[in-house]
Amino acid sequence: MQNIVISGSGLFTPTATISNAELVASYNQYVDLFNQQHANEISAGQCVALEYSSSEFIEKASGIKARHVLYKEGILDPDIMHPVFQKRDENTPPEMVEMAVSAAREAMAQANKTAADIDLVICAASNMQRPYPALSIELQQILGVEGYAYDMNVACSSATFAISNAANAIRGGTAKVVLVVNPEFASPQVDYKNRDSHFIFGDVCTATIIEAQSSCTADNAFTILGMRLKTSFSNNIRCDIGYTEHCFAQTDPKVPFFKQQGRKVFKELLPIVAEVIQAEMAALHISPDQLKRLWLHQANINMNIFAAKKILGRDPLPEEAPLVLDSYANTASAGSIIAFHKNKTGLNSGDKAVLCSFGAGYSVGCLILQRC
Ligand code: CO8
Repeated sequence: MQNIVISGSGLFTPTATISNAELVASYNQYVDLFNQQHANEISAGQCVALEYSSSEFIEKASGIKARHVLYKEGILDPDIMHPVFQKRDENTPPEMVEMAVSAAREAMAQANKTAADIDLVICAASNMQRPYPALSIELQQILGVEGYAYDMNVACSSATFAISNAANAIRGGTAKVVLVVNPEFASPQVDYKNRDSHFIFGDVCTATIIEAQSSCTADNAFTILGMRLKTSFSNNIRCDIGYTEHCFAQTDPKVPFFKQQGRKVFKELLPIVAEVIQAEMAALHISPDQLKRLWLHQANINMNIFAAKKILGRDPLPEEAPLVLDSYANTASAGSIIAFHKNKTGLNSGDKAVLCSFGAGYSVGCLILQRC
């Protein structure tokens, strides 16, 4: 079986940021307005008064200190509480494609690849701005790539599942060099009026180049030693927006938003994550002391420390399981790739590492990598 490598990675980070303090200040203004407007119902026991959010809670419970967003305007306005932006016409690429162009170009440059080398483009993300034509085909056209492209969605595991698809396409002979992009434009799906989830997500895009080791000329490439994917159905992380929504007699204003039972996710998903990573390590006869890095999904600092401890059998050093949550927040499928992109130097040839995502579905995607 031919060796497949990740030969380049790229990252697009929106310039606008929102700190916890800014987010909490606007949420708490919204709470004051809501409670004033509903004062009579609240005192009559017909409506529950909203409670303040807190920066201390957010940082302690999640590890998040700030997030990047494409459109800050509107999110912090207590009368709006969502990003405000214009719908683009058919001749203008949507935000997700625009972000992907930038991340893709960085990944291609790192991998020493031009558009002429690439023959498959996969856009893998938790949401698509439209169902069709595929965003990846528009990206393919902008980059000038021949061959084919498709979109896919496995929520937070979209990137690792797509890299696995890419490796399989190369082994199967349907592609030679694959570009995977993960544009996560999460902010429109965040309910900024919900204290439990208003702080969780940020916008970003990552990209990777996957190819056969025989064609790789990049300096810092990683061989994919093993891949293990797992899904197990759960309603605990959901979004219900779909193309049939307008047919229903009653529309629920909460439908477009991300919702979750965070505690249940934490409790149920972590054992699956540990099981998947350990099973792949066992299949490859890799012991914990051989792992030099864990590039884990970035949803919650406590989850990452727990998972790393379970895999390594001891507390991880910060550089062993790098976190980007503090400045990026949860960026769905892009999170583990950001951790990889920003922390993939300093390994020696032969060093082994884990790249693992996990999230809605439930879904877990684990890649065992080795520095070339
Ligand atoms: N400020 C102050 N207090 C708060 C706040 C807040 N902002 N939010 C909640 N509280 C309160 C709660 O009401 C609760 O109060 P009480 O004890 O009186 O009931 C108390 O604080 C504790 O609340 P929780 O039990 O909810 O707190 P946790 O310690 O569990 O932390 C987390 C909450 C951070 C959400 C945590 O449960 C978590 O991170 N869980 C893991 C979730 C996870 O990994 N989810 C994956 C989601 S990502 C994914 O799959 C991608 C989906 C697609 C993305 C689409 C883009 C939008």
